[in-house]
Amino acid sequence: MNLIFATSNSNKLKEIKNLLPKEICINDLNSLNFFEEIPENKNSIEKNAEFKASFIHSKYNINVFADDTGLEVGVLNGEPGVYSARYAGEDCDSNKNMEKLIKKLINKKNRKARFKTVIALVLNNKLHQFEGIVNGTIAHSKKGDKGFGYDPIFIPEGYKKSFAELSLNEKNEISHRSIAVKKLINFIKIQLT
Ligand code: ITT
Repeated sequence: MNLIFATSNSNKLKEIKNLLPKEICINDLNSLNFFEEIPENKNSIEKNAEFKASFIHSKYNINVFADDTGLEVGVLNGEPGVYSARYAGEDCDSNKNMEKLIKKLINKKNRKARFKTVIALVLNNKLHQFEGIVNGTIAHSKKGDKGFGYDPIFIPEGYKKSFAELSLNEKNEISHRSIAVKKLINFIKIQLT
């Protein structure tokens, strides 16, 4: 089956490609000559994922999925959550986002957090959603240079290393995104039988 992955994040594409069986072939938005940013202004991760997939589906009428992800910190009432990409402002980068979060958690004993991914799939004009969550804690400083986004400050439960200190395969064994992708794969396999 051929699917478009509606993302402009090449790291997500790399992670997901690494998980897919050979029956599922994905292409990114470049293959459609689509180079814009899809707006992400909804108030939940679920709605953003749905909007991204539906936006591309309504433009090209093809089977497509999108991933929306947020980092939710309990003691900050779920912040940055749906605002994870622009936590430190509209023109910020991952370093500024991480610095802001580290500052907000200074002196906080409870550093529990979770990554949540929602994948929205539009297949044959119908919407389906798949969720993946990984629990962990926020480190006091950045560690590691692999991965992307908030990976250097997220320590998954049961580990001493941050996501950015794990290899792509190690992250994929436990990550929020891989949990959601595995549900997507199982669903597609059922459609193919
Ligand atoms: P899309 O084109 O797919 O929307 P994006 O980078 O805008 O890509 P999101 O809105 O889903 O992706 O991500 C929100 C923020 O969370 C953004 O700052 C990402 O860098 C970060 N993020 C997403 N997945 C992550 C992961 O697996 N590890 C660390 N940070 C992640």
